[in-house]
Amino acid sequence: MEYVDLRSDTVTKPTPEMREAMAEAEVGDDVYMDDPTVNQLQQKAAEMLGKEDALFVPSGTMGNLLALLVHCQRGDEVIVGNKSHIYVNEAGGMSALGGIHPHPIKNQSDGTLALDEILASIQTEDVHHTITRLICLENTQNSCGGVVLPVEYVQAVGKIAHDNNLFLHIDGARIFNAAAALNVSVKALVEPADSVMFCLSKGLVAPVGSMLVGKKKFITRARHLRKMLGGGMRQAGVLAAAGLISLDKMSTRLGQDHARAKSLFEGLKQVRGIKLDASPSSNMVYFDLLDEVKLSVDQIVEEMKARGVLVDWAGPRRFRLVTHYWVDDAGVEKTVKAFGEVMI
Ligand code: TLP
Repeated sequence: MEYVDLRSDTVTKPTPEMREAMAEAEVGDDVYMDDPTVNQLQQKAAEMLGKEDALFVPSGTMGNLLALLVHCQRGDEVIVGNKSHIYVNEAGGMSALGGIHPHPIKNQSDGTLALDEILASIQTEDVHHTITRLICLENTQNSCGGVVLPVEYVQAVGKIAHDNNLFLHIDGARIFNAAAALNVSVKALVEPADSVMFCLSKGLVAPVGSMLVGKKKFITRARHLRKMLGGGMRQAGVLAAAGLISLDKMSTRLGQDHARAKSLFEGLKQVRGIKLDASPSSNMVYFDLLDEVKLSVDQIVEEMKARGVLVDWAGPRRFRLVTHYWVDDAGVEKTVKAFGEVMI
C-alpha cells in the first residue's frame, strides 16, 4: 500500500534529482576539510543565513548540542523554553555531556518566552548563582503548534541577550518554514542570533543532515567538538549534494506545505470527536481527542494505517500531523476521509 505519511517532515525521502546529485557528487575527506561538495554547502548556508561560517552536522540534535557546548562552560546556565526540543527532546545532552544547567521558562501559547520572564531569569552576580550565558529560541516552535516567532520578537530577545552579555542561539530546525510563513528572508529572521541550527532533513527533504552557522571562531570550535563527538564524516559530499538542492530548490516551495496544512485543518473541522488547535501557521496541525472518543491514540494510529495514512500521537489524547513535499492534495483528502471513517 502507498501510505500518506504525516508522522513528521523527518520522513521525507530524497527526490529523484537529489538521488542523481548524490550519485554524482564530487567528494573528499571532510575531516581534512577536503570535500568540495560539503565546502560548497557550508559556504552557501553561511551566505543564506548572513553568518560568517557554517558546519555540516549529522543531526539537529548534534547541531544544538555543539552550539550549547561552544557557548557555555560547565556550570553555566541556559534560558530555554519548557516546551523546546532542546529541553524536552534531546535526552538532556546539555547537562549529561556539557555540565550545562538549563533554566526552563514557560513557552507561551504563541511559542514565545515572555520578555519580562527572560529578564527576570538572568542570574545576578552572586557567589551562590550559576552564570547565565545563553538564551535559546525555537523557530518554528514545534510543540506549540509549529507557530512562528516574528522578526520583531527575535530582535527583542537578541537585544536582551546582548545588553546582558549573553549569546542567542536559535534552534531553527524549521527556520525556512518560519521565514516562508512570515514572507521574510531567513537572513533577516536570524540576524540577531549568534548561532543558528537548521535541518536539511525535514521540510527541506534531504535524507540526512543539519547545519550550524555562526562566527568563524565559533564554527572552528564547533568543528573540533563535532570530531570529539564522533561526527567527523569523511566523504559526506554524498549527503551534502542533496543539501545543496534543499537550499536551492526546496527552500522556496514550503508555502505549498503550509497551504496543505491549512486545507487539512479545514477538512478536519468536519470530523467529529476532535478539538483542533488554532489554524496552522506552518506545516503542522495539532488536535486533541474529545472525552466522547473511546478509542485510544494507539487504536486510532492502527485504524488510520489500515486506511493508508500514517499518523503519530503527540500525547495520550493528542495528535500532530505534519505536511511536507511528499504529501499532495490527494493525500490531504485521503487523510480527512480516513479520519472521518475512524472517528465515528
Ligand atoms: N524533531 C522531530 C522529533 O524529534 C520530535 C520531529 O518529528 O519533529 N529541533 C526541533 C525543533 C525539532 O523538531 C527536531 C526534531 C530537532 C531539533 C532535532 O533534529 P534531529 O532529529 O535531526 O536530531
